[in-house]
Amino acid sequence: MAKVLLDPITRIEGHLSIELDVQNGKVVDAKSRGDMFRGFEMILKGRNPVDANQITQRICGVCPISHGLASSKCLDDAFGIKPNKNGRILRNLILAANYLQSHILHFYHLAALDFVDITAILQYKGSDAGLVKLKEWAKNELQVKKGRVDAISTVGPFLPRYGGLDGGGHYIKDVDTNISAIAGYVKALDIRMKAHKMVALFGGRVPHAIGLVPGGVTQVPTSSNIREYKKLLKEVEKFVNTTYTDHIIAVAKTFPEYFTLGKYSNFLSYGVFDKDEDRKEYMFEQGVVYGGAKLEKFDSAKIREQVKYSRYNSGSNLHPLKGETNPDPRKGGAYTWLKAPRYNEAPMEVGPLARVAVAYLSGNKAVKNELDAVLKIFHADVPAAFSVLGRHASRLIEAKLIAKQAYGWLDELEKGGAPRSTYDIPDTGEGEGITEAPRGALGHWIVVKGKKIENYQCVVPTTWFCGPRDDRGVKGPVEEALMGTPIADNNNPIEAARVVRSFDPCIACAVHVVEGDKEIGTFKVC
Ligand code: NFE
Ligand code: MG
Repeated sequence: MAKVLLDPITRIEGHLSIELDVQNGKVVDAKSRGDMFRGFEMILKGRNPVDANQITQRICGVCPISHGLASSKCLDDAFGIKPNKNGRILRNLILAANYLQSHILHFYHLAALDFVDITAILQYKGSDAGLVKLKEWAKNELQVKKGRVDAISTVGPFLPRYGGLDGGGHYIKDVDTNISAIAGYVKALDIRMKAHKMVALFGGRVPHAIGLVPGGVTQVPTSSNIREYKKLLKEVEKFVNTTYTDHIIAVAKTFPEYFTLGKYSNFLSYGVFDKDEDRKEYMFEQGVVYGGAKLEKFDSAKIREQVKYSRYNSGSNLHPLKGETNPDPRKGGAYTWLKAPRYNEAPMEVGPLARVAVAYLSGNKAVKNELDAVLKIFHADVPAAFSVLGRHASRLIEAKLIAKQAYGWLDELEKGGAPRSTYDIPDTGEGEGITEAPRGALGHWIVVKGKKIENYQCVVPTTWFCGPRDDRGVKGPVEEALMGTPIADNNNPIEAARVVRSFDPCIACAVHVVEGDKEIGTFKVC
């Protein structure tokens, strides 16, 4: 049996390592280790509750909008208020733009390079400025000798890579497809900037929006900011419906075996894009799916965080309202800084695939049409979607539907109307703010005492899917999804990397303690 380490796993947010046991070319055991400590919950204690809105956005630069929203909803609940209609819709529009940005980021800038051959840029003959620049980069880094590519130097971000410079047969072979996807990579940078501008129009700025507050947002919708949002939306939507769609299909056609890899079938969604001010109906439904088929109603009282294998000496199996954050870096048997969240004792995948699965089984027609259309191309059935390729396709499906729906929200805004309801901070209270970040179910919980934060707990998407074994020894979703993954070459475990990246992990949630005995790298400072 061989130990295979993916450490650090690159092209994700933050610091994750994956430890595999490989036997006869297959993964027989897996451990997911979050190597850094967050600790935001400790920073929040004793502060003004409204500070949570800004402080929790600093958990991450990719999904600050979701943290701002979860915290706003948490404070709405603790203060006993609801957003007004403009506030609800503006929150949806800000979140929609962040989802579009995040899903495009994940595919092009994080995951696609597991499939696309970047060295194909050397064959580019066109005049697109971005690609010409990239070709220059490649020429300076690579040298082609009789059909073989050699490195002159291997500076990031594209090299080194699994399979070495000739790719080891791991990447798309068709030059035109590769060039088109590389062009998509460059174009996606511009499209993401436009999506960021859409957030800033109503949220004030990016990444850490200042406009998200209890009761709604601070920006009044006007003809001018609505028109500007719509103009940018059209450009982003066009990219999603053409370029992004083409490249997801190209990857799935070249690597159809990934419909059978990275399988998981327990799904949880808190529901997102509120259709009313009472948290009752969502564009993507709330629900829980067991075994890929059994849909149940969600009840937040069934959430627990377990810590037997996590570096905390807190009480285990606590509901987040009673949650504790007591770091214990040297705890015996623990192998990660992530806790193990469980719903009704079960591990749950969260994220785009979970939302699509819950929506599909809830009878959401738009989601059903989109997923059925993708599956038809590949003559695949619904369980095939519970896979690596299903996760990539689910992000595309969401991006398409969100872009389409955003026009409707713009039309529903009351121009010049108040964008929020007002609030008073109560002396005591408890609140729950649950929403869906691009990467999945996100919850914030607060206890207010003497108008100050007595306790604040966040349970984030990556904790759900990258968390460790629970108190009963049951693996977390990423660990389980890795089981049985074929590894053709233990020195190039690209198959496992593709499985892990399909979840889109983000461990970057506030770094305070780094393990001192671990060498991260050697750097020469000139
Ligand atoms: Ni830091 Fe995040 C999202 C949240 S993931 S990216 O999406 O919340 O754990
Ligand atoms: Mg937490």
